[in-house]
Amino acid sequence: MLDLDNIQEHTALGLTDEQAIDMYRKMVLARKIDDRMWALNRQGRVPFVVSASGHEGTQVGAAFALDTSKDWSLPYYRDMAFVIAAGVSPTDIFLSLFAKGTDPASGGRQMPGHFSEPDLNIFTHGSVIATQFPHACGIAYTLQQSGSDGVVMVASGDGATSEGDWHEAMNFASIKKLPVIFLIENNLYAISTPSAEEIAGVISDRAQGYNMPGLNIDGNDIFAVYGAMQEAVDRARRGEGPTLIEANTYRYYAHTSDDDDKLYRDREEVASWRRRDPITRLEQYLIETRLLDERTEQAIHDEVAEMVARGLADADEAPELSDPFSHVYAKPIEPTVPASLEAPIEGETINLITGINRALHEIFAAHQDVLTFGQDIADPKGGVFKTTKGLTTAFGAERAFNAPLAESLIIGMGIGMAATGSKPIAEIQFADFIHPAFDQILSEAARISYRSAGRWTCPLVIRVPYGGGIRGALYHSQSIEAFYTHIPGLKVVVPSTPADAKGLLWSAIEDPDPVMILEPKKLYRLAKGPYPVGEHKVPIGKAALRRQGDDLTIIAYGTMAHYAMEAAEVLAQQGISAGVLDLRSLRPLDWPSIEAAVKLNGKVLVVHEDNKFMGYGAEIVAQINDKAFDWLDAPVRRHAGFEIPSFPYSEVGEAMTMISTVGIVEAAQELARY
Ligand SMILES: Cc1ncc(C[n+]2csc(CCOP(=O)(O)OP(=O)(O)O)c2C)c(N)n1
Repeated sequence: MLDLDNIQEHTALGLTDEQAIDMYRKMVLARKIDDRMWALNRQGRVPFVVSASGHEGTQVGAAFALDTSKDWSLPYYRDMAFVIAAGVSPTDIFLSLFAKGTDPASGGRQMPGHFSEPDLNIFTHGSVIATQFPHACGIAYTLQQSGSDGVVMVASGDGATSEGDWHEAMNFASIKKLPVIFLIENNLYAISTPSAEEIAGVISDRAQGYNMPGLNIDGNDIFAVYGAMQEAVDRARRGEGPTLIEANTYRYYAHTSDDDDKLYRDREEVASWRRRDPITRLEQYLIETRLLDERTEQAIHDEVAEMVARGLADADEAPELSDPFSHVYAKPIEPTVPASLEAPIEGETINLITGINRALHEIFAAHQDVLTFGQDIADPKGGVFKTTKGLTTAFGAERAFNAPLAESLIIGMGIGMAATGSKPIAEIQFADFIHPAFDQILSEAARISYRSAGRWTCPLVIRVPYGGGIRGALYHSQSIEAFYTHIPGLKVVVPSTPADAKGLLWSAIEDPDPVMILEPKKLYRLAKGPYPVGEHKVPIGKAALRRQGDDLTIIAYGTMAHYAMEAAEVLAQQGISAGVLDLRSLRPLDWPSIEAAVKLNGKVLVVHEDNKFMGYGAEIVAQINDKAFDWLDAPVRRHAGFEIPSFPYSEVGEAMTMISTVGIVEAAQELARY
């Protein structure tokens, strides 16, 4: 017996007869596409399928409550019925299934089920569970600030609610009253793990802890879903903030084509859920309300069959992916001209920290869409190092605000803001605490362009104070460049002078790619230099030749570039002519400037404070060996940190373990003697 008790009248929900029938059409279409995908998998034509069957009531009901002209959505891999109802075509689904070059979601780069369609405000997502939640907050923040009444729906399965990103996003969305609808499709399992081992209590009850409404609904009742969504959407449009909806549903097939659900679900359980099928329920309702007769039903099924067949045929004929190397960066940078000796810069002499603060003020004034957030960055404190001092006062709390203690959220929401036309500057308080955000940087920010075949970009700037020499001990001294320069899609720069701090920040904010700016804490007060007035840009990918030497060149960056200049001065007094190449940009690397340095004197000393093993210097040595070996008069030397986790707190201990000017002088003397 079908239980129709809970089905509400569609008219009471404001749905027309046509809309109710269209809901049915979309559900059937999604189901038939799903069936065809599994058939293709069984025929060996596609290696992987992830399936929406069983979830159609939740997904189509949710899509019908949104207006894709102004609302945004972040579906997850199981949401094929959602995207179909939102306007993605069957052809597009099959293009992605076949990983074709014209797949609009990713150009054949991502597995099927990784939806993205800028034209429908469907934001790209990766495979990492729950990373989409902070993105939703960032998108919602832009919508809120722009005065739009658009809302954001972000979806996941029940298992995803165990991830920190979900909790961080729930918290932040509620703090800022963001127009977000958190839709959790609870199908009782996270792959094979049953709810009892995954979820403490009831997911929707958690809403209370985050001070937002939590609705618990029958996800197989499309009108219940639509009604709950409508309530949440209205609330969000009115500016009253987020809502959590837990829709209880079931997936009919295995987690994916790589899973065997017979190992963990008995067939009777599956059969009992199939008896509550959301499509059959709506069909029954439409028949009882005389909106669907046999002829109309047949016509819909014929129409759907035709759409599926045509979509499949079109996708089958589409060209293969031909350019797997493109779109790593929205703006690839290939330096071609070596740096010449730096010309003197005009300007008032100030320290690095003042330079960064002034540059931020100037950039905020020049670019209305720039905003910044991080821990304690707002006035009156203005950041633990005072780099953001005065921004809140001058430009408002909407453009410079404190973020919760949640690094993954900070980067993740920056990604969402960047996707919606803002120019976010995310500040991480200390490099040592960036690691919770590694995933958002590696798996999300750096891949947005590539994984969407250039249809999305991620112009996010990440400012990170880093490095030792300030008695910050093990957790306020780390160098992190070796981790982050390894990531294709990310740009990494390191200023060592006030002028470069301004110039690199200005270039970063105008760059369409994510740029990490590592700010050497030791230099915040130590490095003093001229600060150029007005718009000043230092091209990303361009090293600075600070000093030319006949005997050898020291290649360094950050605090070590500063020390290298001191060392070169000492060496000059000893009759050793040492040049200093301050890389400034670690990725992209200014190879022409390195090559020119090698050719000039045949001896290179690479210096960094990070530990040597697998450190950034290894890449420079390797590239010189590969491309300029014939010009060398001595092996390239590395003078780099010891193999200890970071610097000890003890003053003596720090002095013993951190690279110093004296140490650089000694290493250079040895190389000069070679
Ligand atoms: C961070 C992360 N950990 C593990 C995985 C592997 N994985 C993919 S789907 C999944 C289960 C997700 O379950 P749920 O959120 O309930 O969604 P459902 O698939 O049931 O719809 C897991 C563990 C992953 N993709 N990302």
